[in-house]
Amino acid sequence: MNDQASSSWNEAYIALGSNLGDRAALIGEALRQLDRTPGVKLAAVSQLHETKALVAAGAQAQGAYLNAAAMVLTQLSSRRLLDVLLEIETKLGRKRQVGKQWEARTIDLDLLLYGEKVINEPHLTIPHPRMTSRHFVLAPLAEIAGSVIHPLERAPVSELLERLISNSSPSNPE
Ligand code: PH2
Ligand code: MG
Ligand code: MG
Repeated sequence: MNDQASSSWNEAYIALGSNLGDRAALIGEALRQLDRTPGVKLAAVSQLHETKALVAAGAQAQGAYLNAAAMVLTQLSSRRLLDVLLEIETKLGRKRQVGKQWEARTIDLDLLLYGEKVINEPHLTIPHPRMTSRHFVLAPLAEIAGSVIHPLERAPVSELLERLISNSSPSNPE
C-alpha cells in the first residue's frame, strides 16, 4: 500500500492490554497520547475488561490483564500508525526483549484492522492474525465494532465473537 499520509480519514481498530503497574491509568494514558497525535482522532472506546492472562504453554501464571478496544480515525498510513503505537508503548515503560513475547507488560497496543485493508509485511500483518482466536480482543471490539466486517473472514466482529464462544471450553473462556 501507499505509505504516504493521505488526507482522507481511515477507520482503524486497536486492542489495548496491560497487566503490569496501574493498568487502568496506563490504558487511559495510551488513549490520551493516541488522541493527541497529529492525524489521529480517538472516536470510540470500549469498557475495560478484566481477563485472565493467556500465557505460553508451560509458562508461569501472570497477573490478570485489563483489555479494551478503541476506534480511531486517522490520516496516517497503517505503517505510520503502527510506529505511533510502538512509540507510545515505549513511553509508557514497555520493555521488549527478543524471544519474550509472552512477558507481563505495562501496555500493549495492537493494530487489529485498518479499514478493509489486508497487509502482509514482515512487521505488519492486518487483520491482526490472532484476533479471531482471542476472546480478550473480540469481546471489547464487539462493543464498538460489532457490525464491522473482518476483510478475510467476510463476517462481522459480533459473529466472530459468537463463533469463538461456541467453540471454546466454558472453563477457559479467554
Ligand atoms: N496479551 C498477550 C498474551 N496474553 N492475555 C490477556 N488476557 N490479554 C492480553 O492482552 C494478552 C494476554 C500478548 O500480547
Ligand atoms: Mg503487541
Ligand atoms: Mg498483544
